[in-house]
Amino acid sequence: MSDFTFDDVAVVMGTYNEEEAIGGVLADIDRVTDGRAEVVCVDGSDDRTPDIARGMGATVIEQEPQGYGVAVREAVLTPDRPIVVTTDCDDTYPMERLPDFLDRINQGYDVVSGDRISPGPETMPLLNRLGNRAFAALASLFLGQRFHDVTTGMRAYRRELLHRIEWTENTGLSAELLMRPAARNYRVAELQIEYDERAGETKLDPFRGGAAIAKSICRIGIEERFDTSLDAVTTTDTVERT
Ligand SMILES: Nc1nc2c(ncn2[C@@H]2O[C@H](COP(=O)(O)OP(=O)(O)OP(=O)(O)O)[C@@H](O)[C@H]2O)c(=O)[nH]1
Ligand SMILES: [Mg+2]
Repeated sequence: MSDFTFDDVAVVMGTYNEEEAIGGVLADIDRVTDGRAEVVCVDGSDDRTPDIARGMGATVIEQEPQGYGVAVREAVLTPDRPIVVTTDCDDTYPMERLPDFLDRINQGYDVVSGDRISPGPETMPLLNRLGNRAFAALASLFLGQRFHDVTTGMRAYRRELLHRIEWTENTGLSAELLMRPAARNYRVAELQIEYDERAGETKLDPFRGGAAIAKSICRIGIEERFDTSLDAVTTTDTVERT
């Protein structure tokens, strides 16, 4: 089969009052993909974010703000294109690395996950850095496979797996989007990426959000290890692939 190009890619994101950042993020996507990637924003803003996004050619789906995962689940399930890339809309993730994510997919990976932690991101607040390292260690223990960053917002996925797995988490959705495919033997690769300082206000309370993520990781880890009804999926996927 021939390689995927940016004509096969949708870049999706939740957007919540990101008027300071969205113009730059969408301009970067446009420049790097030569205007070929589709862009989908699931938006809960009461500022100018959706107008800016529409003006720049993005598809905007309006949704009451209900948290990160509710928005991002809708965002990843919307596109018809075979490759779906997630990002945050706060100008922290390097859109110029989109070609590297696509290259890894074309090498045969099902999920390519941006690892912000291994390069030692100076721009990430210390508390977030420590928390994210702890989340990665905890998830790795459950999965029996070492991951360095399970809470990253920038990943590429084959669309098919996004529709095959049931997603249940909100604040913990980013960890779930890595853990369930990894536990079910999909091919998951990490790719080291740079991480920038956030433009605009954070939408996450670090303590409440952190506790919710830790709980999600434990719940998903236990479910994927011990729920035998999920094992059937693993077997089918493995058989289909070989
Ligand atoms: N539609 C929608 N988008 C949301 C909601 N909560 C967060 N987002 C978006 O989801 C993305 C991630 O939120 P952030 O505030 O950046 O969370 P974070 O990356 O964990 O925290 P920072 O370190 O502050 O960047 C951003 O693009 C937000 O605009 C929500 O309730 N609804
Ligand atoms: Mg962010």
